[in-house]
Amino acid sequence: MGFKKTSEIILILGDQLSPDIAALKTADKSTAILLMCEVAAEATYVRHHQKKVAFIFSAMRHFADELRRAGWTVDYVRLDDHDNSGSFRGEVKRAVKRHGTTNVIVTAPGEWRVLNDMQGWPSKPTILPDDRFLCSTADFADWAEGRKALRMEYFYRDMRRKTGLLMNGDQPEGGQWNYDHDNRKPAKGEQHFPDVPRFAPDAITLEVLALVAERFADHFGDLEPFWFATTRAEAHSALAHFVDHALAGFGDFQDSMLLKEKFLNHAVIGLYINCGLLDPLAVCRVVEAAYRKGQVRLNAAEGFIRQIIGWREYVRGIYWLKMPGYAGNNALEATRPLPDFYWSGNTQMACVRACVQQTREEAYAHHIQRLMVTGNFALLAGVDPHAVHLWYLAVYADAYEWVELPNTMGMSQFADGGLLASKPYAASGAYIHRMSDYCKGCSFDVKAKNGPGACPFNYLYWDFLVRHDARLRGNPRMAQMYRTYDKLSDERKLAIADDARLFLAKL
Ligand code: FAD
Ligand code: DLZ
Ligand code: SF4
Repeated sequence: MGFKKTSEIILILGDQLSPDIAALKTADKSTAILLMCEVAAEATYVRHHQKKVAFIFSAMRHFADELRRAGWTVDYVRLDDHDNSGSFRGEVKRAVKRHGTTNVIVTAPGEWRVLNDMQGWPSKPTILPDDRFLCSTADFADWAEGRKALRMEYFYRDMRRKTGLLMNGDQPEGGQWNYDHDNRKPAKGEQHFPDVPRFAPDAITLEVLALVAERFADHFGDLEPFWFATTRAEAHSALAHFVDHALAGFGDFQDSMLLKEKFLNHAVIGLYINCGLLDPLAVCRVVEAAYRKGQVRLNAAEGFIRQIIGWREYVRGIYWLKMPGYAGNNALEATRPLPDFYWSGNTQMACVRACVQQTREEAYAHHIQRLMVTGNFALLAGVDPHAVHLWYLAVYADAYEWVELPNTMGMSQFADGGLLASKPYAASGAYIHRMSDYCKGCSFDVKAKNGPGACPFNYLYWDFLVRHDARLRGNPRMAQMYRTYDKLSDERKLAIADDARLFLAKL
């Protein structure tokens, strides 16, 4: 294909699918060549879920069309193109040769791994800051500077002030910053939950599905049925569907889990925000407007907005503040390999089985399934946090290291020693029983504390506390649990140690 004479190559990565991405803002439509490339290295550095690979390729192809319609010249390299070198580095090298310029411009990648590689490219690309976040990496570093402990809640309040979201002057709407005490109700199945909107694959997506089926059949996950939005318009329609049908119940049932309801009142838009199809601030403004119109209550709107301008921005700040060292953290010195059932779902623990099966089908699980079931089990069993991290990065359609790593290493596995979470998210079966309907279909008895039929989370929880006594006993938020353990009879303590040893030996 012939290209016009160019003065600059603008590289757009698969999670930069926004028309107002920094690298496009100053570019000249009449001369710039936009380079997009499907490369095997990005699909296989961890073996991403088949649905995730298909989603990204299809969204990239649709975005290339969107850019062409807007008058840009796009040089799009498909995975199966002859001579595709298979990596960003190789494709930029080939493009430099093809277009006769070494002037390469790119918006900073989301992942340290890619940035580090880019900085060594012979073309020495100009790397522009990614301004799709509300808090720049420099502003986060300033915020963190000199603080004894970093806590999301204080960061979040600053983000509310900065954006004006749910603010009345300098005061939070309703007089409180956080309405979580109204949230987190268990759902018992009698509530109605809307289904997620499902988008029929168009010709572009069908072609991608065939490619993924051919090239990545050995990756985890079901490729079909494929229903994700792959265009900006569809992603907006998914957001509108959430606001109209699910947002009102978002806070209430945010932490519940039901076997037959994979999505409950969750938005299922993380994958669209993270790849650039939805803008995080615009999403929050739509949610705020729904509250201002009286469509939803404050606890729902506030709870949702906090996830985006609070948690999402906060974990990204931590990631760039602490990388590359953060990925090597292992404060609890956990070394167990990841059990096979994280891939097969083949376990008698009904909760873990349900979450893995759902993950295989949908490349999606909601926050509490990730944190309190698969994450909690890995934490209690002492699984190597790096192996846990690679699993989460591979299996979820919304997973990129900048957001997945702090959630996994920090929040879920306490591998950063408490930088991100003030205490480990460890829980016994009672928590899962309270928040879900998984236990009634389980071969284990959630009420039994010890013995072969007892819920493994019950004794593994105490065993975890015992194993990490030296590190965790002094944590004021754990004091009550240690006091409870101390009061258990010697016989019970022995039974806990025996059951945990037997169970873990069989893993
Ligand atoms: P909802 O529950 O509807 O929440 C709305 C939005 O808030 C999400 O789309 C997301 O943009 C944001 N959000 C909510 N919680 C978080 C959080 N803790 N961190 C960052 N953003 C948040 N989120 C990812 O986007 N990518 C990941 O790879 C990822 N890995 C995770 C791994 C673990 C171990 C845990 C415990 C959480 C992880 N999360 C991750 C956070 C959260 O689980 C997902 O953002 C959420 O489940 C996405 O589904 P949703 O769009 O339906 O979100
Ligand atoms: C995740 C992913 C996949 C599977 N494939 C591609 C690809 O072929 N081309 C591309 O530009 N981006 C892809 N991505 C997203 C990148 O991994 C992501 O842009 C980097 O990790 C930086 O965050
Ligand atoms: Fe999970 Fe235990 Fe309940 Fe079984 S009994 S579903 S293992 S919490």
